[in-house]
Amino acid sequence: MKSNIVLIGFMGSGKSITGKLLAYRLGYSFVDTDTAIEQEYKTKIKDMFAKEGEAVFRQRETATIQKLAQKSHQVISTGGGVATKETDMQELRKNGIVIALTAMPHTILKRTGNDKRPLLAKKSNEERLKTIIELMAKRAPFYKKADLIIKTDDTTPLQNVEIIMKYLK
Ligand code: SKM
Repeated sequence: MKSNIVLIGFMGSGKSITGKLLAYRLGYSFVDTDTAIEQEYKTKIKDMFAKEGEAVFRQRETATIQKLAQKSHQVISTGGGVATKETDMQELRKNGIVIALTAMPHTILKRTGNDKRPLLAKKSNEERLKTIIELMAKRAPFYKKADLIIKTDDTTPLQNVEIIMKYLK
């Protein structure tokens, strides 16, 4: 029986808040890969992107995932790009049920208003929407490989948890 729940999806799809609530409900620990990386390397992701580049961040992300995949009874909220890395996903799937949270580009635009996400930072709304649409088109085929897909445009995080709990029964 697989014992981790792995949440994948675009930035702003609701993985962190849904994941925290789900972990509480299941009595599991909650891990956010972005936060785990920031803690391990004592650097904010936006600074890592700026100083060391995205490739270094992606290597660190893979190393973090390798470690997390060895543990059990966790809800793992993954960074928005993790689903596109086949080997990371293979590791996570060994002991994890994969659930994708999705949302339309306009919903993502509304939910990602702050500056902490380097791929969307320092852009006008129009430019951010264009980036979201382009990135989402590339990533959608990867998100579709999940065991369960939840559209979150009109759901609350608590409703997402209910949908997941029903699926796990
Ligand atoms: O993992 C972070 C980072 O900003 C990259 C990213 C992405 O590629 O969509 C999403 C964030 O969760």
